[in-house]
Amino acid sequence: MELFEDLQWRGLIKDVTDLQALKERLKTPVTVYCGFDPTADSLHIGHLQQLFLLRRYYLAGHTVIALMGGATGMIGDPRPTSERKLQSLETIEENIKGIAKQFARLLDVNSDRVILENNHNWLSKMDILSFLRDYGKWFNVSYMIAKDTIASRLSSGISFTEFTYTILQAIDWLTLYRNYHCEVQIGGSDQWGNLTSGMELIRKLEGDKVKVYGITSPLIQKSDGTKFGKSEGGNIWLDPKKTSPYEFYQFILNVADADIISLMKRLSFKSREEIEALEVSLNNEPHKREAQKALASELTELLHGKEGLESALRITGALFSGDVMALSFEELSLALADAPKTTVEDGTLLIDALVLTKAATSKREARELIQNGSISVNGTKVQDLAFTIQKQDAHSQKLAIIKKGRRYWFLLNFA
Ligand code: 629
Repeated sequence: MELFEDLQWRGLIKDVTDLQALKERLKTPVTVYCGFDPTADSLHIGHLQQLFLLRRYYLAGHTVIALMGGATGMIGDPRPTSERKLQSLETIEENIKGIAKQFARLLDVNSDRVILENNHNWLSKMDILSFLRDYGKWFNVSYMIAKDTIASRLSSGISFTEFTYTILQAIDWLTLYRNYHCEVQIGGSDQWGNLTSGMELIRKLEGDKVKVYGITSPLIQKSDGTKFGKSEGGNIWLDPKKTSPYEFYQFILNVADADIISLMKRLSFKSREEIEALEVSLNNEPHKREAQKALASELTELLHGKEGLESALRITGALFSGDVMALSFEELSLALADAPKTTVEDGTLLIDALVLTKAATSKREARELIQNGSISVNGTKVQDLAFTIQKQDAHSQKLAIIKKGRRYWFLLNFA
């Protein structure tokens, strides 16, 4: 299947400045770019779709530019809601380092068809009078304030700094057009205004015969209307120190049946046939969660390598079988990061420990739970009412692990 049809089938195309012409243009190699502002020291799952889009263009034989917004990150693309706080230069430096590592992991940076750029290289060299005379003159304020991103801020207020952002992004595209003959810019649907600013500037300065294309993809949405990419703990980051491979794996594994196929189309590199087969499995045997497992494995491995995926599967498996003693202390801490932790004395009666951890509301309930076989300690079922919690039997002699029923976990520290 041709790239454009494939992108359409995957739901990766929202708006195109000239759809028919772009479809034609993509039949021969072209240069495509997408920009990322260093607003945090890691990209998050919301950025993955664009990074993977760059990868798709690359795999189809095109040249791609991942642009670091070293300068635009100092200004801030206006959010629809409120003004951003300026970040310190040191923070931006740190953020760039983190994100550059992720570009290197997900794009084939050794290829001559993958270009890494940073708009600080040109925007920091521009003086204010050139900015106003060479570029500002081409932007009509009446027209700018009609664009969605700025219009939505007019009543709440927008600084002149953020107001100029779209001009900077337009200068970027012009620069990339001149230096790399970059004819295509991609972005999420929130970038439409910036894409059209650039296209218009290029047309004005390079002449009507020059043709460039802006193309947006829909932001990922969940069927229940809540925001994609947030877990209870916040964003799902690509940096394993911020979101462990296990947590990342679980996040995808828990995607609702109603959302998993559309998510897979957008984020997986599996073929249409493979995805359709998983859709059949989802419809016929949803309890198997084959689609969720397939996407979780694919993405975890892409982001965190074989070891990352193995660790995620080991933790998932141990929690399922109850064999938590087989995990390393680090894995255990990740696996049970959300389990309540209580400090007890060495030798505490299990019955008392169940009450202390609030696994049981009374000693009577604790006794019942033990007797009916609902309780295990350190991976072994316990039905002895006289059982005591021993530090020497705990994981790494530090953490005793209580499991109630199939799903509830409690950790015990020793005083
Ligand atoms: C200079 C900066 C450019 C071109 C783009 C940019 C960044 C752009 C932006 N993008 C978002 C970001 O940086 O703010 N002005 O976090 C983000 N993007 C990926 C997708 C997006 C977008 O990196 O385009 O839509 C998220 O899905 O919000 O010359």
